[in-house]
Amino acid sequence: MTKSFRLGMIGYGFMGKAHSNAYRQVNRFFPDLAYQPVLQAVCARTRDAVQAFADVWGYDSIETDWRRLIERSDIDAIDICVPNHLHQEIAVAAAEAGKWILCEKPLAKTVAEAEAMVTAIEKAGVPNIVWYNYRRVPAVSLAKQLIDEDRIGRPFHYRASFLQDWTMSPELPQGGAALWRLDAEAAGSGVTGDLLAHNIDTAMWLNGPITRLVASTETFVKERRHQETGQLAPVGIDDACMVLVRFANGSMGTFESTRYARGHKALKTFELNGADGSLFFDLHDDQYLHYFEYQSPTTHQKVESHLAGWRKIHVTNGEHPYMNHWWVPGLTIGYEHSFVHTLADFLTGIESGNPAAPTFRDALNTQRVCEAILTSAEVGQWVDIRL
Ligand code: SOE
Repeated sequence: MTKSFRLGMIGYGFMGKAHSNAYRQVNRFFPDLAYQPVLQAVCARTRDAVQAFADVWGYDSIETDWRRLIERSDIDAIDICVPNHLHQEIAVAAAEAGKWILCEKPLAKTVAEAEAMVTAIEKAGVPNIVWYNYRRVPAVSLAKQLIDEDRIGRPFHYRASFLQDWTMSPELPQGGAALWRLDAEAAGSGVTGDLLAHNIDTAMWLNGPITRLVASTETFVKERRHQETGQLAPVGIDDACMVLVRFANGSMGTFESTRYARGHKALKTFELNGADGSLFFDLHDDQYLHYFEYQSPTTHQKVESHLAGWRKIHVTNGEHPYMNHWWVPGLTIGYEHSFVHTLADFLTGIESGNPAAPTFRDALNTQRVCEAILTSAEVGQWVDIRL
């Protein structure tokens, strides 16, 4: 029998839509789940706007104060989709109220905030997850499967990028609705927390912990008008970030993220090179995983030289991760499905008692790496990381 849980969502921007769509779709495409969300309430400051959102997505009620939402006894789970500076206070209050918590990435603005959130969550013992959605793009999940099947062998190199170009105009204001990602007070950092954090989450999932790094960041536009005050103000975020890392498994990594790569909208890539094979993924071509097999993990036979080459695997077969829940082989899915998969795994984890990752504790490790990047860029030195 399906058990209902009553959801209270806080925030209704881009991520509010992506998450709401997941709550609406999850039981339709994962009919065996034990839990089913009820869209009980959505909360944001502007009454008319939040009511309009509730009408579109079918939320039963609205709130304009998140504290009131958390106090409600008819709410079982809280989804945090607001700017980063509000995550800690909301998550701690929700944990103390015994709610399940689903939090948009990055977990927090700083490691100190993230630690306080993990302490509160673990003390309360409530189910929790952070929406690092790209792990659950089927091609990325297939990469994890191939690594776990030992097809890559000893890893040597990991390289990843996340390139955008939407903030290049110096006329673009910072702060306020839709542009809080440019305001250090609200976001904590720029591309490091917003884009690179995705790459760090994926990298540590695929290739294990990062132990040391050295980074350089740049803010190309130094002053921008603040959308709320109208005043010209210094820009506190990093516009671009380059990082060299060492992984605990001995491999080396490079990471780049920027919002100044003219022509690129969301070019999220990674490549892993090992002794027995390599993997490459590109979000602009997200139904494919590229795989080079040098030798078989079971027979240790080398692929014959005249047959060796990169395979472009179309990740749409029923045997591929998550794909048996969607269409027939050859038909593709996209960005929004990665959120449906995250939610399905979260609910399966509650049912099985084996929590789905990344939990708040996992995301704290990503936060530690991001903070080490900013520290290294500031001091101009290698920084050790204790995860
Ligand atoms: C920024 O433009 C952004 O929307 C991030 O905030 C998301 O996390 C990323 O998935 C896409 O880019």
